[in-house]
Amino acid sequence: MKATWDIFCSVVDNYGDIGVTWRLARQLVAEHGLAVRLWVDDLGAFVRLCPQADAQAQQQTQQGVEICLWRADWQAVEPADVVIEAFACELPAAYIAAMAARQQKVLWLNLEYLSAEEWVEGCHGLPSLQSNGLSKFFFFPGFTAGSGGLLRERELLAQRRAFQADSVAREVFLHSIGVTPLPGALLISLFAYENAALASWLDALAADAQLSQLLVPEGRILVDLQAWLGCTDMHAGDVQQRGQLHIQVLPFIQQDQYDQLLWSCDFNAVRGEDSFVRAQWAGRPLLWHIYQQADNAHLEKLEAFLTLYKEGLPVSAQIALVDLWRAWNAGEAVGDSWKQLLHSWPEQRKHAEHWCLQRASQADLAEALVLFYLN
Ligand code: TRH
Repeated sequence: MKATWDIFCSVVDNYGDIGVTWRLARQLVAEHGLAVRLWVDDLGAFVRLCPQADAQAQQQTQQGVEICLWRADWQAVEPADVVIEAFACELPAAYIAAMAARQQKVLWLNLEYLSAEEWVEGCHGLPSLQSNGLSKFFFFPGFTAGSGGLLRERELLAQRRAFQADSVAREVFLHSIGVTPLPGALLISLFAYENAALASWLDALAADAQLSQLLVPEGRILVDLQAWLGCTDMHAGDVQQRGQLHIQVLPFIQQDQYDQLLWSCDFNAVRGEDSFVRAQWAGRPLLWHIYQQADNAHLEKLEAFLTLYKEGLPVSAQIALVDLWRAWNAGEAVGDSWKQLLHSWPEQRKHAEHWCLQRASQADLAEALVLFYLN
């Protein structure tokens, strides 16, 4: 009999919580043949990532995953063999009681946020004894061998490489989302939270000798984009040009298409957790807008990642990268550091691919979870 897995996702904000759990659920089904239920408390957010889903259905199957609405008035169900609470969401009390009462032991995991901080390795996989006698294990995704790894589908890099080697596939994809690549332009995607640094980057791109084509999926950064452009009410498909900068707003696309967008671009500005990891698998230089936390806890995470990522880059390229990422996340001017980054472009590009291959030599997160269960 197939092992059963329950994944619980409470959508806090944006798309990262559901983005990660939906990706994980699909992979556990497709690559490990498991029976997976994904409990989501906000089907509206799920439908943005999976438009063919029904936002009203209490229960439905999508890509082999049983999607269940996690209602406030919880209805009793038999717990699964493995239970994952994503990002410390709180399981229904009745479900926890049923886990404790279950004859066959349940593996209870808290899937934590992604961080490159050193302490992660020490805490990964540790149990915490609960008052009802059950143990809950902390599972930390991460970038190093001592962590739980990163979400990466088995064929992802092969698919990415084939796509990047095929200029027709790239062109067909870009056309499918309404984009005509401009000859000779640096193609850039921009997915970010509101950011006061944006104007300085757009200034630099517009003034550059090199033509840039900026693709902006609809979302929170549009406010700053519109302010810089001096226009309002921009929507998917809208195009503007300022100097050497061509800007196009894109619709919010499906996760698989978003991957292809990242693979198509020369440079990707990403945010949160999931798009950040996907940009690394694209093997292209990137800029991360980290999710802000209370007491600036996110800045330590940013520095921890930079410490790992910059290793192996020539010193001047390291400085350009670190300056750009710090300024972007502080909402400060990025024009100079962007220019510096362009000076080290060949190194940045080579390094992005190298980093991707290094991370891909570790077990992926889904595989690590399955091994943890089997062991
Ligand atoms: O949306 P995010 O900012 O999400 C999160 C949440 O805010 C969460 O609470 C927080 O803890 C976390 O960030 C750190 O960023 P993220 O994680 O990149 O999620 C975006 C998802 O949306 C990702 O799965 C990619 C997907 N996506 C599409 O499917 N289509 C698109 O067009 C775009 C731009 C993104």
